[in-house]
Amino acid sequence: MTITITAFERSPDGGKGLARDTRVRWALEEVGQPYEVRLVSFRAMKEPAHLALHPFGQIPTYEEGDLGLFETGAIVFHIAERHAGLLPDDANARARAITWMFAALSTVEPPILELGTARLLEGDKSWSAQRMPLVEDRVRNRLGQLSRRLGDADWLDGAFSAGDLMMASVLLRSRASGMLDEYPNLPAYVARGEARPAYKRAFEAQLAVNKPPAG
Ligand code: GTB
Repeated sequence: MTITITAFERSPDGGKGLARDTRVRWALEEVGQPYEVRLVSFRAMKEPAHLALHPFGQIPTYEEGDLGLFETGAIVFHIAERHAGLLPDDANARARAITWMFAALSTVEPPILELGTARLLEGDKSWSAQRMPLVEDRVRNRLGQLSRRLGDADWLDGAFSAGDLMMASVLLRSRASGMLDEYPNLPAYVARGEARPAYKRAFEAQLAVNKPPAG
């Protein structure tokens, strides 16, 4: 059955691969599933046809036959459950890999997103300079904890899993802040993710859509 995902018609990041369709593309590439992409504009995302699929009017979504999903975590989890390659066979190792997916999305990503909001949308507020160190400390706290747990391992728990896919994707969102480099094993971890052939294919596919016109 054909898998169709949605992605930005034109990503605000201009092809840096930071929009969340890249995570879904990466998962599909890891498990070797072909997929089609329906590109949607910001306006189309808020129209009834898309809202029927995604109640919050966002990308990515996932359609396969009569199944329609939204939320990147749920989509990647679904892909990992249905196809070999992203979750270990051993039940306990599988549960731990799923734990890392949740940790990435609900413990590590929120302060990283908050920092983006604080810098991009609140930088001109009178209270911004006072608040910024607090927001930055929350990011450093999580990155430090993650860095200590990863240590000198290649991946978070044995072999590469959907947990690493999600964690590396989340950390990519923090790279522009410069904070990731304060914990040298974390950029190295992200680089190992980016070096995977499946990631490269996913990245190139989103870049083909978003590449700024030449000249
Ligand atoms: N919790 C949802 C999920 O994980 O799927 C969040 C989905 C989400 O935030 N989607 C964003 C979206 O559709 C795109 S990925 N936004 C449009 C809207 O809400 O109207 C987030 C994103 C956007 C832009 C960049 N960027 O330019 O760097 C990076 C990430």
